[in-house]
Amino acid sequence: RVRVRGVTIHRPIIYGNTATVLTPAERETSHYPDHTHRWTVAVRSATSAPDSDVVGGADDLAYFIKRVTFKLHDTYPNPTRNIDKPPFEVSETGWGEFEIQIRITFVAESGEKAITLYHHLKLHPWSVTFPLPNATSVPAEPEIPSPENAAKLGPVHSWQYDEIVFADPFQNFLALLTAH
Ligand code: SLL
Repeated sequence: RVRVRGVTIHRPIIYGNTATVLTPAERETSHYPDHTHRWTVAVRSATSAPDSDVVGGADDLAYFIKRVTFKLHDTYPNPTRNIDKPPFEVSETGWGEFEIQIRITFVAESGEKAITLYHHLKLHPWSVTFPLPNATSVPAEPEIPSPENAAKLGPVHSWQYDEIVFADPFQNFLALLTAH
């Protein structure tokens, strides 16, 4: 196999999470009454199709990503979640924020080593920077809003842009990447 020296090729991604507060009805019917949020952590493409406004397509990573492993907090059953096809995401409910290890494994023909990213699962909105319109005072310290106020603020989004960089790729892998 031949490496193409001097070539680097980038693939833009976003990774992170969304979270919403469980409704009182959802909490009542849950097997886990202490869970307060539903969340999804994901790795998505940051390349939008030319004819689309949608960024974060789920399907357009599988041609070079074989597996994404999300390592959750040990309080979760089977905390190591292997996702072998798009969408590369895990949805769960829970009560706490924690760091998620995201390991991306590339297709075998790439000859590339897996990479590891870290994402702090974010459940709580920043109530300091987004005070409610009818708040009587802005808290001096970052505070976790009450579930009622958090629900009013809507879903929390915490995403990061990054680029996967392949340097001196194998010729066949470069061909695969540029064909997409
Ligand atoms: C904290 N250091 O104390 C963090 C840990 C863990 C969150 C947060 C458990 C869900 C389950 C869950 O939400 N763990 O029991 O399945 O805030």
